[in-house]
Amino acid sequence: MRPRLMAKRALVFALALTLLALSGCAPQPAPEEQAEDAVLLGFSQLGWESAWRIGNSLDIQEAAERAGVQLMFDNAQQKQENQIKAIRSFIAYQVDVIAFAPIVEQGWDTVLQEAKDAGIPVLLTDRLIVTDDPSLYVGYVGADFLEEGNKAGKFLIEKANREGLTDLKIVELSGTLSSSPMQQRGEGFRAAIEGDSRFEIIETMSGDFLRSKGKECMESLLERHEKIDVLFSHNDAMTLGAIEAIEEAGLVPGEDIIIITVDGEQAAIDLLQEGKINCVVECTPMLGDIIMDLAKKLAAGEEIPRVTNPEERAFTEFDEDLMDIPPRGY
Ligand code: GYE
Repeated sequence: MRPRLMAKRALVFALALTLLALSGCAPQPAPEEQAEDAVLLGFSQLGWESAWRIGNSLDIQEAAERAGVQLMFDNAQQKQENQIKAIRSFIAYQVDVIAFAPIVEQGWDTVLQEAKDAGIPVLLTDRLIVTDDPSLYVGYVGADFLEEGNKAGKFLIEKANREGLTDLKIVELSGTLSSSPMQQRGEGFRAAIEGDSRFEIIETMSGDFLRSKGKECMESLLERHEKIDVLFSHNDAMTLGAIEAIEEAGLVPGEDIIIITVDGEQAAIDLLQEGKINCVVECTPMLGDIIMDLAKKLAAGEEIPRVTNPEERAFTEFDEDLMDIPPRGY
């Protein structure tokens, strides 16, 4: 650790206790022996919208403890302005590294320039941003969303091939508007099925990655469209809500409507095994260990890869090991 950082540590602690109480940040007490020289990581989480997000937050907190990284964790309750505030407090505390999961792609340049001016490296986790200045962040750790959308489309093609299906009307429940998983899952899915006349996306609605909105959107879609053959949903939370709506409408999910979802939380895997979901594209929230490893490297002034994608698969009704999927942990 840089000597300047050792000297400022006591001050940081005192400040942290007062200011975190004001700003709503939750400091995670580090074990005594780490307090003096532990890497200090400021992490801005975007919210609590799904089991994925809760699993992600827990994993990051547990990984920090395992790695002896001192974590300042702030939850922005689904508001970009709260994330910007949290990043500003991390800059004020002079943390060693800032990591955050950007709720949307746009609007980060000013605050990231402030971090850059303060000499604090910024790591994007889970979601990407769009900026004209790529030097505003040092790297990204999270899923390849285009690939996830692609896997969803490829599953649908395989399903149609195996069962000789044609004229499939698709509805899409998309995630938070202008978020990178929403943009790229949609794009990857379209790229996979493009030009294949068996498939038509008849409507896309945003359910904001929320179970309650997933249900509302599906109710409205079912009311307005006589024929829906496929649901492609950008996350499990919305899918669980949509399945409630489908069952309440007297239809059988997985049979009357082919259901393709993204994430892989336990509840979705259970429904895949019951036949109510046909395909779950995996997106792991377990990014904590990689984030801690990269944060330590950054604090030590080392280079890190620009992009780190965890390995992910798809779970489908055609898998031979369908009943042997290990517990998902979230
Ligand atoms: O799919 C969803 C969550 O950003 C990858 O956000 C994440 C997505 C995830 O709320 O469940």
